[in-house]
Amino acid sequence: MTTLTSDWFVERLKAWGVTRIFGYSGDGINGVLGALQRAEKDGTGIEFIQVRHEEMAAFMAAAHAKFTAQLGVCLSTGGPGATHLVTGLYDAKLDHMPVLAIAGQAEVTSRGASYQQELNLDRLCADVAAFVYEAESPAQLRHLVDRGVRIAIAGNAVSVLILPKDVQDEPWKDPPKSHGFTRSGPGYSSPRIIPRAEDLRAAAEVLNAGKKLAILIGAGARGAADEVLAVADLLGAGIAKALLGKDVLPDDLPFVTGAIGLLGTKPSYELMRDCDTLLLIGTGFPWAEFLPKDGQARGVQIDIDASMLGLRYPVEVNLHGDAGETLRALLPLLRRQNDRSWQEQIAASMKTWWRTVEERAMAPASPVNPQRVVWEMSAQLPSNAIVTSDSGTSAPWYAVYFRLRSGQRGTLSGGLASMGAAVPYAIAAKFAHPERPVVALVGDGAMQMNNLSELITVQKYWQRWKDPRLIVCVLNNEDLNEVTWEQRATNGDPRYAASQDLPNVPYSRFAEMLGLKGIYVDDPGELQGAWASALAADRPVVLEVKTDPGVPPLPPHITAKEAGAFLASMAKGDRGAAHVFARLAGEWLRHALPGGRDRESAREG
Ligand SMILES: Cc1ncc(C[n+]2csc(CCOP(=O)(O)OP(=O)(O)O)c2C)c(N)n1
Ligand SMILES: [Mg+2]
Repeated sequence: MTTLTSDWFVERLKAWGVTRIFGYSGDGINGVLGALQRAEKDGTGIEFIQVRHEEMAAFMAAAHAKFTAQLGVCLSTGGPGATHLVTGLYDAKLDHMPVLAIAGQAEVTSRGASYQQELNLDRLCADVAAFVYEAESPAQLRHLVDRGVRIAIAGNAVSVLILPKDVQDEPWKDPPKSHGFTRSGPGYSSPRIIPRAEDLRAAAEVLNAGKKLAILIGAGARGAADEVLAVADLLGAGIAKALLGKDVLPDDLPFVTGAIGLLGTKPSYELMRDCDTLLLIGTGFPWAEFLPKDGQARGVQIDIDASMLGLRYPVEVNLHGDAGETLRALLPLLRRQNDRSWQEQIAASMKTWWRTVEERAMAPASPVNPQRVVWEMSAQLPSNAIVTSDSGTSAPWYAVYFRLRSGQRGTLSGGLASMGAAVPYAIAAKFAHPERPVVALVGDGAMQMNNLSELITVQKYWQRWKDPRLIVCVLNNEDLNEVTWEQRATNGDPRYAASQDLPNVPYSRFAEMLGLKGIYVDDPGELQGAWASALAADRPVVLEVKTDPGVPPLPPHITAKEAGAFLASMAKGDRGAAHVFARLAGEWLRHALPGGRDRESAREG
């Protein structure tokens, strides 16, 4: 039997270690689908996971990379399939995940003829991809796949291979050893990247001189948890976590202050406000206003990606290196800080903070307080659970009310903060770790956008998973709530009903129609039992909770400007805002208005 170019292509993906592709079919990519099918017959194939929408395939590829630290692969036809991929590919790019996208294309013979589904996909993907090429002849494919995969893995980046239909179907011939051809090979080993000794000494000098060290970690600190803790212990530091670094360290360590930024904790805010030294490790945390003021703190940054160095805070020493390797080399140069008062102060404020979190979670709401939904989840979650969150208010609840324990994992669409990622992420997590329970926290808007249809993918595949538990927890507040708060607190506008109202959809009943389990809760007293039965279910569950859109995702520190904007939205007739304001008057006013406890924040406004 003749080997077609697509057969060779599939073999080469296998040689690169690809075991799973998330995708959707179309005639533009039928050659590759045929080859995948033929490879499967040998019993050594690549698993093909069919999604509902190509964007979901790209989200899943990004999540696969997050959960396995391996290349994620997604596939689409040309034209509309490829354009659908793009948002998910940007998600991978912004969170620095290695992803290979394989897209079909009209025949080479018709390119430039305004042919059906013929788009210039290389131009479409020019921004999102670190490497994008369209193969015009089979001889190119060998180096395109080898180069594309290597660039994606080595650079934690997106590569896109565009395969015209006729190229896929041509008989395969190895590129000859002659002029005009190149003969590439697969394989890649990642290097040890460690800064020079003199730079480590300079960093140690800065860190040893400080009395109040704040450490901020991101996803780049994954794999360096022990070293981060050793530094914090030696120097008596507090550790804040950017959202993508939430699962690098558990939340129950006394000097871990947790989330930072708009959806962060008060102790993280204070850690940055009061520190004299800052150590940034593997983080691109974007909101520089939550970092110390210029000149307040001396700083050191460690990142494996030089383009992220010195980007958010002008540190004195920029160390280009792997987090674990660099910290291991740095540790022997650090001197133990004997004055432990800074770390003790942080631990004390964390104790108070956890009480505040519990009080906020258990405060009554109408009907259910969404913070309590996540707080009760946190208490019952098995120690090997994986949690994904969507964008919306589920993200601040995930950041603060999910008290992540050692062994648990969690992630979301961080850099892109795209709606619609939680369920595809959860599905990819189940394929990557079929023995672990997975929870997706999702708003009703994100559910309606696309997560609802991905439940069909869950229905299709759940019986393949060793542990069938996948819980999609829907916060049904009939509102695009996160943006409603932004309209009020950032813009000073009343809630715009035309853009914010969502239809009430019976999510749990939809799950039951699909043969999954549906649980509906509109009474906070039932939450505990609902989580228990979701976690005991013999199949995936949609746990739909009717939540109060009047519970605001409070920033750790409210400026007078924000309080003013909020008052303005009330004055313009936002009845919802007035209702909330009554609930929050104590909390907000105490912190925000002149004469209140926090005068500095009032001046900032
Ligand atoms: C694809 C996309 N579109 C729009 C937004 C802007 N956005 C961020 S959160 C949000 C509201 C989400 O509403 P919902 O899913 O119901 O969650 P809630 O905030 O109500 O909990 C919107 C519209 C986005 N982040 N991504
Ligand atoms: Mg909502």
